[in-house]
Amino acid sequence: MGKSITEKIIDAHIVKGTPRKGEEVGIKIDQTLTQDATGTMAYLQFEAMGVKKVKTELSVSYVDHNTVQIGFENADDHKYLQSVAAKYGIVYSRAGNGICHQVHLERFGKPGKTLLGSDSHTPTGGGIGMVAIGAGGLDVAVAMAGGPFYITYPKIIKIHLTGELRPWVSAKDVILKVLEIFTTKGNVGCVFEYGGPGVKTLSVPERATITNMGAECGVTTSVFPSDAITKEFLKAQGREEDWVEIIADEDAEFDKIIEINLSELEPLAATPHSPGNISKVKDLKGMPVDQVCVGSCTNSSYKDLMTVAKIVEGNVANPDVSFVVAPGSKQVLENITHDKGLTNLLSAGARLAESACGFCIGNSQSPKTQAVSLRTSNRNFLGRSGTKDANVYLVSPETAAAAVITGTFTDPRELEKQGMTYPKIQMPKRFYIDDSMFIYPENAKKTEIYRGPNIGDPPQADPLKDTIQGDVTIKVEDKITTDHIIPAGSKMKFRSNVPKYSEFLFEVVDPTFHDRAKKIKETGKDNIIIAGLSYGQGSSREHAALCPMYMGVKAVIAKSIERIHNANLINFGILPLNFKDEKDYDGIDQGDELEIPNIKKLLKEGKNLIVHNKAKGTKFEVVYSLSDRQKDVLLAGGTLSYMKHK
Ligand code: MIC
Ligand code: SF4
Repeated sequence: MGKSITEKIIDAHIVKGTPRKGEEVGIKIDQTLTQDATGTMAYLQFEAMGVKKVKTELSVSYVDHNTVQIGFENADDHKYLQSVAAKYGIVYSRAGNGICHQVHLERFGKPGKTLLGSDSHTPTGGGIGMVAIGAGGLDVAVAMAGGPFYITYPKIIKIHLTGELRPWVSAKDVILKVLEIFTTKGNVGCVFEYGGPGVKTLSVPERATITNMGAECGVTTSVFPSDAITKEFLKAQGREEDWVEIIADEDAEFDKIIEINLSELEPLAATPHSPGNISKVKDLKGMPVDQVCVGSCTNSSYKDLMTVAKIVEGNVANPDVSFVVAPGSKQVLENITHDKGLTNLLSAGARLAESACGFCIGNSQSPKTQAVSLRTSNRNFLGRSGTKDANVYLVSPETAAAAVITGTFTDPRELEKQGMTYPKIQMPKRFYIDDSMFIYPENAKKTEIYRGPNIGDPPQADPLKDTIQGDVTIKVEDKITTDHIIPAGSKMKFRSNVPKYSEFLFEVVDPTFHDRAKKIKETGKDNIIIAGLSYGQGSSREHAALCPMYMGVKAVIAKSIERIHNANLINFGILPLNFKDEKDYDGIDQGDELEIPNIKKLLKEGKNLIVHNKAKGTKFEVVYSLSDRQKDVLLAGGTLSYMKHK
């Protein structure tokens, strides 16, 4: 039987287990990436492993998230990261060089390789034919130390593309369509593999927009073939030698096949507060818009920015619209400067932001109260923009540009009726390339590891208890994201200071969580979280597990938990459990006292655990899906302790 692209790459990297769907396999990781907001903790953990040099083919440490630098904390973290990179053989991408995913695609991504990144949008690399997966920082640290990365051998869903995008419709509309079909939940353990004749109509950056935002569906990754278009992109990056062809075999089998006819798509938007709430742009027509932000790792490529630049050319942003542009990388900025796109943008009133995450993570450009903000980014979770009552809509660069001109939600196809022709941007045959903002380990100045006062040791988890006994500290609904669990934005500067950062746990949902958890912990009881479907959607931030662990959370009982968060809970010694019968969720209240006895024996025997609700005098069963390795990790008190004792 033939193989899919996903199977070809994964099977070539398996070092533990057998390729059987639904079973855990360990794969070798060729490349890793980290960003500063997750990287500091990842490298602290890597240091704790006592390895002399990274064992990957390539590891890159990017600084792109915390570049606002109000206070000393971020700058201290950057210096720490630079000194670690020099010592351990890691390429350091300095602040200003761009967003990790965009830069990695441009300069390092290689078809057929595996990439593990401590950021959930690492699957951007799937646009160039890699198996690129997002994970918690600790998993990336293990990979840098030469350990395998464990995944459930995935179900592979083929997304068969036919036709060709019509003018004013773009890659963002493709992934918004995919989100409409698959939603943000229920896709754990799957990979989206793109194929069909429509693939050849999409450039690598367009493919990367699509694989980037597959993260919002919760899939393990998304991947495109590596074909002549990929070769052309690599050639334009001066890296033709990195190209290999990877296509699915004719007789490859898939778990599911769906077809999307690109010719039938129209401009779409994700409405507040989930990337899965999809509407047609034409149905939102006329809504006044306060802010338009173009950028983020989803849509900040040369093509995206040149498209916006051409559309707004000769116009000035509507007086009611604040227009922000953040190029994805220094390379993008230099190329749009060279091709006059930057002049158009600035003439149109664009507020040029740094080539960094910026507005996307809410650490700058928070919109006004109750604003309507149109963004080309990938997440519009409640409060993520930094303004809790703002309404963020996720749209294509074309739809964003149309709103800049009109000041209202406008289907960009309307511009054609006003006499504008669609600017079809050609990709440069050769990008202007400047790698001067990378510090390669061979050229790096070796110094002592720099540790500012904000950097503390990573806290350690306790070994698994036989009886978890404590209170339901919080009961939350479906689709609680990691942004709900632990906010980023202005609080992100405390990433290296777990006690301080923990004060903001569940801030947007219930700001009293921290004090309650502290009290419960001080009385010697455990904290327990009860959650609905798809708990822990979104980011890879391990602080969403690490901070609860620090506050004494011992178990999460949910209707379902998303992949990266589930792995992070295990890494930090928190037991992830699922209701056997989802109706039992209704019988629990916040504050109820729960007891889960006999855990070690039942885990060993693979039997369901019983939860006693002492407040209600009831009992219910919970299930878990843990490999033997994961049980051992929990018993040891998390991955760091497990590695030490192995
Ligand atoms: C995000 O987009 O939410 C982030 C910030 O990039 C996170 C990583 C983090 O929290 O540092 C992600 O996507 O993994
Ligand atoms: Fe940065 Fe936003 Fe991309 Fe996260 S989603 S990596 S914050 S640009």
